[in-house]
Amino acid sequence: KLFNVAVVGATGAVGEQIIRLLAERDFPVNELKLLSSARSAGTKKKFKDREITIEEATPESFKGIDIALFSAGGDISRKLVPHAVEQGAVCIDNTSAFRMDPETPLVVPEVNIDKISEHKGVIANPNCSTIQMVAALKPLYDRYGISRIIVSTYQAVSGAGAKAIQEMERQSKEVLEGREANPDILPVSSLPVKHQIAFNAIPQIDKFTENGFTYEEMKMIDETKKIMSDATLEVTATCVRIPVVYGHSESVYVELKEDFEVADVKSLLAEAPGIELVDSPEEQLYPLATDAAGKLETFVGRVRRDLSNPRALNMWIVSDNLLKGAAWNAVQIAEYIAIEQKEV
Ligand code: 11C
Repeated sequence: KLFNVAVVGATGAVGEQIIRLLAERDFPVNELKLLSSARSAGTKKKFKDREITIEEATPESFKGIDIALFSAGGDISRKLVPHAVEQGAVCIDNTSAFRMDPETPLVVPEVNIDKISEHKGVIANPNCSTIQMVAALKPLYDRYGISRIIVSTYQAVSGAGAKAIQEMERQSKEVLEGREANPDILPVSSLPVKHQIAFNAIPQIDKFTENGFTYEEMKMIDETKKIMSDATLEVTATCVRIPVVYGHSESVYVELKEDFEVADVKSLLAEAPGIELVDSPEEQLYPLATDAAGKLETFVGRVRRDLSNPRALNMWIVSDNLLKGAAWNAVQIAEYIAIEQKEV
């Protein structure tokens, strides 16, 4: 069976990766509809040997569409997803609009692909920093149980969009040339106060909520519990933006419910789907954002028993935030939908 597919946000950083992956993975596409804001409509994009004209996304865009991948921001998803569902499309939404909606499955295929069959038209793709963490922790959760997670992130500027990458590059030049760095976008473009990202670490991703945590941190806390289907899981997060272009890194402390051997944990991770263990301190081998960029896997290393709690582990988890953290997780879900519909 071939599918009519729509990509909403086709000119964005994630949308472009979705289109590339659909082609590379040879996804069974019949019609591919590329949708964007009115501003980019009319421009053309290549998909395999086809040249496709980008159209403006409107409520009427989804007639005959089987699968719609949304990556154009929460407001667009809130506005257009209901229309797409009404017109019969299964929507894979990469924004935070529906993630915590109890009716909407929040899916990382390595963790809870069984949930896709429960969808009522929408499947949500989690936040990038959450996806790579739960993908790496799932094998440990299944084998030993997990009671507590303490995570600190080191997140790439590409998570804040293409303009944030340009801002980091421009500021780096400004600082190296002895000029003042001019912050314009980060940490949050819609807030009045800006901070220098070049040669810096900013402990704010997204706006602050009333409890002192940022929305990014609350996403890691709430989404992790939902994806793992475990409301008792204790999670705390500190999310930090650093001057890296692609690839989020995470320092994760995790308390297990049962005793473990570090060697067994490493074997489990080495065999886990979508995970690559890179952990050889004697050779100074550990995951690096520069190595993870452009790859589909989640990389795990620095796996070691905690010194204060023998039931706890420390590890370092890295993945490309635009791929497993966004486009690849969404295309993976689309592949499972395609398999499911083929079997119907
Ligand atoms: C960042 N994690 O790195 C964010 C980007 O909810 O999908 C993705 C935001 C989201 O800034």
